[in-house]
This record gives sequence, C-alpha cells and structure tokens, in this order.
Amino acid sequence: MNNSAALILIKPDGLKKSLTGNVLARLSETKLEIVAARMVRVSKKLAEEHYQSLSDKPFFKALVQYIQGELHDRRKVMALVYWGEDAIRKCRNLAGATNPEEAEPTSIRGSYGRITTGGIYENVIHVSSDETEAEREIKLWFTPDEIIVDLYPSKEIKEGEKKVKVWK
Ligand code: 3AN
Repeated sequence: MNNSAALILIKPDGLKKSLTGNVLARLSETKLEIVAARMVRVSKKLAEEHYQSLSDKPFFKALVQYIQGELHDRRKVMALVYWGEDAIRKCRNLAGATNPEEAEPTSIRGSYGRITTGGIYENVIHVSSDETEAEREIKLWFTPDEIIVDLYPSKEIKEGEKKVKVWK
C-alpha cells in the first residue's frame, strides 16, 4: 500500500460559487479519509509561501491576490488533508488539468473552472503535486494537533503554561 496525504484547497472562486458540497462529493469518490479540515483567512505571507515555486512567474502577484480572496470578495479558503492509498494521484485525477480549458470536462476544474478575461486561471481547487510538496504544504497550512493522524514527525514545546505540538 502506498499511502500518501494531499493538501486540498477549495479556493475563493469555489466558495463564492457555493461549490463546497459539489467538490467534497466528487472527492468522496476517492474513498480517501479526510484527516484535517479548516477555514483559513489567508495572509500574504502564507499565500506567498504556498506558491513560492511560482514566484518568478508573471502571474504570481495575481495568484497571491486570488488565493487571498481579493478577486472574489471572499477572504477565506477551505483547507483539507486527504489521506490514503495513492491520495495525490486520485485527487489530481478528479481535479483535472491546471488550465480549466484543457481539463477533462467531467473533472472538477473542467466542470467549474474558467479563465478570466485578465488571464487568471480560476480553477476552483488546489491539489498538492507530489509527496514532497504535499508535506511542505500541509506543514504550512496545519499544525500537528489539527490533523487526526500522525503524518509527519512533530515535537512538543512549552508555550507559556501550555504544551503545544509543532513540526520537527
Ligand atoms: P496545479 O495547481 O495544477 O498544481 P501549479 O502549481 O503549476 O498547478 O499552479 C498553481 C496555480 O497557478 C494554478 N492552480 C493556477 O491557478 C495558476 N497558474 C498556473 N499556471 C498559470 C498560467 N499559465 N496562467 C495563469 N495562472 C496560472
């Protein structure tokens, strides 16, 4: 069994179009387990870190604004971690190609995505591209305590009176 975890983000366009239920229903076809979920108000820092590998692209600034919800007046995304056999491959197959016009019509992006007249891909969801990226992204979006399985090594630190878990 090749178990893996994938970070899924339902992006601001997906939330604005009330697609949460549709997206979760499609993803449930994978029979994977949801091991973490939360609504996130995305800071500029988180957005830039999430997309750090695209920082030299001409659309980077627009991408950061998009994931922060500035283009849709919805300043939130829904972040989830799916876990199980071949999670990344299964979720990426359902998501479809990055470019919504090239995505298979029945995929999530093919069904609900669009390219704006300004050239931004509004492709409804993000799915981690591989296991290395998934680990990097999941550690950015979640603390160890927010995930119900032990995905990656963590350690306990003291924060005032409390003990909290952080990534090792
Ligand atoms: P994916 O999300 O399919 O893994 P990435 O990581 O290459 O694709 O791209 C991240 C995001 O950047 C995409 N989801 C899309 O919103 C945006 N993007 C990628 N390529 C382009 C492009 N050529 N023009 C505009 N936006 C793009």
